[in-house]
Amino acid sequence: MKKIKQKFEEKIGVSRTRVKQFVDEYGDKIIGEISLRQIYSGMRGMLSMVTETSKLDPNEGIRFRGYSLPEIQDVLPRANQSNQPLPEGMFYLMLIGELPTNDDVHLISLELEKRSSVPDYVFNVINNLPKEMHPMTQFSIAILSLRNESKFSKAYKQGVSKKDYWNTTFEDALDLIAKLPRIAAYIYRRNYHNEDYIEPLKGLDWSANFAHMLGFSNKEFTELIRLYMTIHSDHEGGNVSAHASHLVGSALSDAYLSFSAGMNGLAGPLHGLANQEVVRWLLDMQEKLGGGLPSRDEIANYVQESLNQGKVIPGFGHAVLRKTDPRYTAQREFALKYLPDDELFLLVSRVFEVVPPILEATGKVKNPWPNVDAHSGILLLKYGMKEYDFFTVLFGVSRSLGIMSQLIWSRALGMPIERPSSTTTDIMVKKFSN
Ligand code: HAX
Repeated sequence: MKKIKQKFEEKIGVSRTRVKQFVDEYGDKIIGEISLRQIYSGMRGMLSMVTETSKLDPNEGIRFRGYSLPEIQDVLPRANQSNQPLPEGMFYLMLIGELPTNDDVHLISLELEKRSSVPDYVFNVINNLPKEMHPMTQFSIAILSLRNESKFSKAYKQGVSKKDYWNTTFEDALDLIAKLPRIAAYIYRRNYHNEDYIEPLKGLDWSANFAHMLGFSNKEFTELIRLYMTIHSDHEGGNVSAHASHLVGSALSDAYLSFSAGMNGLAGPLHGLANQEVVRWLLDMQEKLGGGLPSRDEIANYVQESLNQGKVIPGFGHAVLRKTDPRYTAQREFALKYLPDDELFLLVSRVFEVVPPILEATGKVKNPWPNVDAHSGILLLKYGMKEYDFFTVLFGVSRSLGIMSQLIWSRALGMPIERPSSTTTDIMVKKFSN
């Protein structure tokens, strides 16, 4: 890992100088205007922060350091006999800004394995939570308790210099990424498998060990976890989980505090929890329509009914995207390869045909197309993971790769505390309606 840390350190010097010179020269350039409507509508489209790891294009979808998702699936190293990239490579790419070699990825896998043990007090904290507490709440609490291990917080207390903040943040980030699969698997086995915990194995990649600790030995499931961990890892900086982590981190809160904050945002139904809501919605629909594969007309009526009741259709729409999410397409390709005849896959495909025109006809939905969450749940169900209120935890484990790379870069570039300004409606009315 020393090699990768050194490589990162070399990048810091160059990047700090580049950013400083760039801001010195162009700092007064105007990059956009803000309308009154934007401040009342969730700051949509307001360019207001820098995130080095990835950029979301409304039509093309996410690009990680310039690489689209289909490109990523081609160029990142894979495990032996695997068709999926290793998410460790995604972490390297987001952090270093260059494609990793097989050796680089192997080094990260080894390092994560080395750091993966979780202190007993974290398991004790989880053991004291009611099992009916939502797994995302348990996950966030466990991450907060792990904060006791923070190397950054200890260094800060000892008066570490600002220019070295990145160093212990780098250590915290790797520790956190390494330990999350064990924590997530512990919550899963405790809640749904009679506390029958599975110890990690030596010599597996990060995702394979995660699949193993969850209790799944099917090779296709391991492939699915590799795909899942890769595609959910980052979505630029403005989404709720990344933004919440970034905001909290900007107060020099350590990696654990920042990431736990992000997970609380991911646990909302309009963000990551949508993956569980999609499954619930699909299974409810199937049950109410008498089981089996409903017809297009039946689905259309059901969707219309949901809309009439003032509900959103989970898995559709996006605040930035204006086309089908390439993360949806990547999962669809996986399903076409491994489970083309699965009834729930056929249902998801039919919903994909029926829902967009109905949402479009409302005249208000800006993006009627499916997002990442429309597909992920049914793939997990297929391999026997039926406890869908756990699915957002999987999303959270993956998101650590992006959010932690972002945090390390924020420290390296010395990003300041975030403090935008707000106003009141009275002030705005006075200003514009006279
Ligand atoms: N079903 C019904 N109505 C929808 C809708 C959907 N899937 N998507 C948007 N709308 C509605 C909005 O609720 C809003 O209605 P009002 O004007 O009555 O408030 C209107 O259409 C305009 O919204 P928008 O501008 O198109 O969308 P937003 O940027 O405000 O919101 C959301 C984006 C993703 C939150 C939204 O599309 C939604 O609620 N989708 C369903 C939940 C979902 O799938 N969330 C996951 C998103 C991806 C993600 O973050 N994954 O983690």
